[in-house]
Amino acid sequence: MTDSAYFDLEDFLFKERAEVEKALGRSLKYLDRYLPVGLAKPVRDAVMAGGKRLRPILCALVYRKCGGQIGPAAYDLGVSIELIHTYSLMHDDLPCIDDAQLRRGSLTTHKIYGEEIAVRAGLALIPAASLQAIRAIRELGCDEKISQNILIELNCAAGAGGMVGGQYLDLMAEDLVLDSDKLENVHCMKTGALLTASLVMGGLAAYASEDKITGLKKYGRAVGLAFQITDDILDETSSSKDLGKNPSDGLLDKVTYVSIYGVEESMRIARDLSDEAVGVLREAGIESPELNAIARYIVERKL
Ligand code: GRG
Repeated sequence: MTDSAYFDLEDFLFKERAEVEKALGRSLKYLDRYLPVGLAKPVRDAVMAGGKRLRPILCALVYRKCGGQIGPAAYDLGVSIELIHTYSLMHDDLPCIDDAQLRRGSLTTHKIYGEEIAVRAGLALIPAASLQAIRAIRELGCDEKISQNILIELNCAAGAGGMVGGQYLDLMAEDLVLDSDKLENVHCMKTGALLTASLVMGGLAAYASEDKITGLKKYGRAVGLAFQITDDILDETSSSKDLGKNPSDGLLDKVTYVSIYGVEESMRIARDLSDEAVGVLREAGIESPELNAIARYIVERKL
């Protein structure tokens, strides 16, 4: 099966999600050893609350596509990114940021356990993610240089030059009129950096060539941007009930692709980015039905 048009993405994602859930369970067993009782439950609830699990799925998929021998350790590596993603959602939902009540169809952590607990549960996940990556790297048998590069990738994507910096710029943008270039940069940092790290970490762990890593970065930039534009479109066009979360940006009157270009044009831009991502893979020699289908799914998703 070579054509993504005949690839059953739903079935693929379903099976991959099951592997990710198992890996998350393994990760929580470690966390339970040192998390105080009062934090263990909120952390577990948030980590196991579902979601698309796209980041760990991408990490394990790229690892396999770049020649890695797939097994539990590849998913364990992907879980390190999901732990960062989980903390970011938990903190993004806090009253001081988006003040959201709903996430993944359930009440947000601070709504159930209070703000004090949600702040600490989120913070506990940050070092836990690095420790998780270190365990996975050891399981995978990566050498020292690759191990360092994987940890650098994870921490840079999560930090000031990536997700946290992008979230800060996004916050600052509430009082500014952003042009589309600046908005693109915010999206690439806030959302794209972690998605790209998922791909790059999988590639690095499989000792992918520099050309392939460059291709993965370009694919990540395009799908990351398409992902956030689609998020903005869904915020505008779907209800909280359908999304399982509170649409936020529209309510805050923030500049988004939708507010600049409207829904139709934003959809066209997202589709073009998805095409661009597929083209990049072809050029880098890492085209695969799964990655092609995921690039399409990212702009066609309803959740
Ligand atoms: C400490 C102020 C402070 C910030 C911490 C909160 C934060 C850093 C960053 C926010 C980053 C963020 C929430 C970006 C949005 C990314 C995004 C589109 C998330 C939704 O991802 P999905 O759709 O979610 O993959 P699921 O639920 O499927 O996992």
